[in-house]
Amino acid sequence: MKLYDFLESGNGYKCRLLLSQLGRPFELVLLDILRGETRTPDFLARNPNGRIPLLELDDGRRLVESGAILLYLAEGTPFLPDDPFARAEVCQWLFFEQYSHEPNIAVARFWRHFQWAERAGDPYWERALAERQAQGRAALEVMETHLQSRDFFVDERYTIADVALYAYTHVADEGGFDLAPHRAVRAWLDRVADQPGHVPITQADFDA
Ligand SMILES: N[C@@H](CCC(=O)N[C@@H](CS)C(=O)NCC(=O)O)C(=O)O
Repeated sequence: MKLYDFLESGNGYKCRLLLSQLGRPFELVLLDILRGETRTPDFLARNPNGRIPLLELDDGRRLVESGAILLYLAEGTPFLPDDPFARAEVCQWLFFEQYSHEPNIAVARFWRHFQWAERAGDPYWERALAERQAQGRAALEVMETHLQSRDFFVDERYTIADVALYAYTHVADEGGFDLAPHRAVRAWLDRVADQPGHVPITQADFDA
């Protein structure tokens, strides 16, 4: 398997983390999104949406969208419950991550972490950033409330719902988010980081 990815990407990291925890060998193909390497004719032929992560199977089939990749890889493993309701709850949190969490926390992080120099001082951008941060704080509050009475998001065990939400939450400070008031979220981050096979977002070496 090949995973086309960008090391700083939380969306790519979700897939790297799960592959590592599943002990599945894969080749990491790193592209630089800051240099437009996902917008080349070659990559657009693989994913017309011009984005990583992209998982290419040994038989040539391809899958994009981090949530879909997680669902595919987790099928038949302890990372995805068999029970239909619990599976739907996992999807509920994957969809929450993509609609309420990632577009705010990941985008605020991208703007501040990678584009600060070119954007700082632009009042339109400052307002847009503040709006994303407000929405991101609301998403963190939803997580905090949920985790106050649970160790993990679904079924009292570590699933791909935790993998998906961990990816950008653990680097939320880079988007200007203060996790200090979110005690339950911080304790959950520690529990996730303690899971067997955990790898940091910066790890680039994997068994192929
Ligand atoms: N919804 C997608 C988002 C993918 C995405 O936004 N990828 C970004 C990196 S995190 C990207 O490839 N950006 C490059 C570009 O837009 O040119 C997912 O969850 O995989």
